Amino acid sequence: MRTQVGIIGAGPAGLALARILHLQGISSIIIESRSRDYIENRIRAGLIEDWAADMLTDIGVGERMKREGLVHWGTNIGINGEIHHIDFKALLNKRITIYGQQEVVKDLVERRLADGGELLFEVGGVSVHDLKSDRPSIRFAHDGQDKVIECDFIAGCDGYHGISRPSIPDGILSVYERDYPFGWLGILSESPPPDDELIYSYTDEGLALYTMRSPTLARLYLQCDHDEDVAAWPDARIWEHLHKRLGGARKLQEGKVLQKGVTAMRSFVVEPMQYGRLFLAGDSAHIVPPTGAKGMNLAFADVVMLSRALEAFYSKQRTDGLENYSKSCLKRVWNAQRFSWWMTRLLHRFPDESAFDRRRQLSDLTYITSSEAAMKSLAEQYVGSPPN
Ligand code: RFL
Ligand code: PHB
Repeated sequence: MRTQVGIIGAGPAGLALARILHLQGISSIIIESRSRDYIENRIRAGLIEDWAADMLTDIGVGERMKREGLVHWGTNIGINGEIHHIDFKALLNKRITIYGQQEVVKDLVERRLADGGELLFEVGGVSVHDLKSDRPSIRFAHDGQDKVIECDFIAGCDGYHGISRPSIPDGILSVYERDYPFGWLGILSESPPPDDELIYSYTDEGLALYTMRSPTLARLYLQCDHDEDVAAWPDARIWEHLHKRLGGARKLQEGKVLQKGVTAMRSFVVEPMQYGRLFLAGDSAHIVPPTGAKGMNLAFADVVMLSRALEAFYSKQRTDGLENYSKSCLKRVWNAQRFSWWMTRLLHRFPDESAFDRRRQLSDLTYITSSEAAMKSLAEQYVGSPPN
């Protein structure tokens, strides 16, 4: 098989990249280790930044998001049950869109197939070769046959557990990481969320986040132990904590729990995000804790940068965009890392915190929900800004 860009992974990064390249007249083949059904039903992110919703519309995959997505012009922060509103519209005239990552994936897969582009599911034994040459290749097995894609460039969009990053030889990458001493227990519930907008609720028991996928489908998270066993959380215990951490200012309706899972919290970055003709994008190069809702948005920003660099290469024979790809992305990546770390530190209880730490945290929360300058700063980082 021969193409211009070989894309490993059909998550938000790989699929959005393929669509943008298609619009630029650049060919690609996507290979994905999971089945179509699996990737279209994997429940993960739900919040799309202001510019990213515009970008999805611009590349022709925003129609269903416009119809079914929920546009929020603000968010809420609870401090021990007292709820404070942050008004994005008044502060910035910007919004965020709530629309499940798996819905974005469905729309992108549908578009890819309509474009007549190649997208191979359930591939195995993926490896990359000749990364330092101008004819790199990807080997894999599909339908019981060994296959090779020869290409000009490889986009490693295969997430944190993919093969792209580990294929870069030892000694090239610097790793920056931090683990947090807690996780998030998340459920999807067939019930309305307690508010039209999100509530990040800081309490003595830890954080709870009340978000949603639709007016009748709540997505609810609880701060839990780092290595929490889901079995220790029967539905009744989850609801008890969700009620308690919401406080009395809103009513929480219970519903049938459709899904339950624990997510570890991690900050992780590799530098550089490229090696020869292999370019890493999205979770394969960086992970943020979900408190800032940045992961999928960062994946989109990476592929926008990569597609610009590839377009300049093919249309003007320019290589500077490709050479500077990592540098251009990392500025934004670190900004998102800083914001996600800050939100995480602000809103969670830490096992080793002192009484002083806790007073300082409460004072931070009071400042952030009362000073207009502080609210504007939070809003600006939360709604995001387009890659420049
Ligand atoms: P993905 O989505 O992990 O996709 C990678 C794809 O590559 C495939 N793959 C391979 N394919 C071929 N060969 C191999 N060897 C392969 N190895 C892996 C995988 O099957 C997969 O299909 O990475 P991508 O595209 O970079 O997208 C990143 C996002 O998925 C991630 O950052 C977000 O989900 C993070 N995240 C959030 N991000 C937001 O922007 N807003 C949010 O509100 C938000 N909330 C969240 C989140 C992540 C969460 N979890 C579960 C980690 C909430 C949670 C709970
Ligand atoms: C979600 O809707 O799943 C969501 C929203 C905001 C976050 C994390 C997750 O910070």
